[in-house]
Amino acid sequence: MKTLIIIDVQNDFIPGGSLPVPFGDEVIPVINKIQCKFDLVIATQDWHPKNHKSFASNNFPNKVFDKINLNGIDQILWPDHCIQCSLGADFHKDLLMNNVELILRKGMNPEIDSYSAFYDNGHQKSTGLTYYLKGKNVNEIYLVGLAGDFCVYYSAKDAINENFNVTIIEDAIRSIDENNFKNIKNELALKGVKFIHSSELD
Ligand code: VGL
Ligand code: ZN
Repeated sequence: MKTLIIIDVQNDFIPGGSLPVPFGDEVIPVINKIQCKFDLVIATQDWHPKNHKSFASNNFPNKVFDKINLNGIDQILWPDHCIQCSLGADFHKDLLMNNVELILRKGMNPEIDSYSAFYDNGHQKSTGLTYYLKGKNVNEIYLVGLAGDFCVYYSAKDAINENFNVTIIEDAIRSIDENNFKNIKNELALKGVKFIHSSELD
């Protein structure tokens, strides 16, 4: 079973949104085009309450992109983003959703951030995704979406640890900091994550 996991292709992560990933909109046509090649398509949605502690606005006098310790875990402070039921939290209108079987929301607990589709950042609570996928006999996971250096990266690490075969489709991700992603790429490749171009999919 080949599964495509579309990570956080939401308005706030697209240029014009509150936490824009540079060129984030460019992943959309690629993701739309490849969906038919998968047995299962799921999408994650960053879904924060207004009082989420990953927001700089809830950590005065700290500022956006400051690093703090949040309940024992390193936390980058973000601009307010993907607030539940806001326009910014919506999937981009051009993203094809017809094939998406499961929408997995994450980041609802205000006390802890949740980059990965599988666990919160403290690895305290599972989202249940591993059980869902294993229940469907999924062994291969392909990751696309935003941001390459945060939610895609953390999801890839967890997916490898959960013994899935993991591939990142490089032309279908964009990162907040592309240099950061270069280092991450080496780390993930050493862990066994494969990197391909969408044109290599059969
Ligand atoms: C993300 C930062 C904060 C992401 C989510 O989707 O990569 N990044 N929340
Ligand atoms: Zn977030």
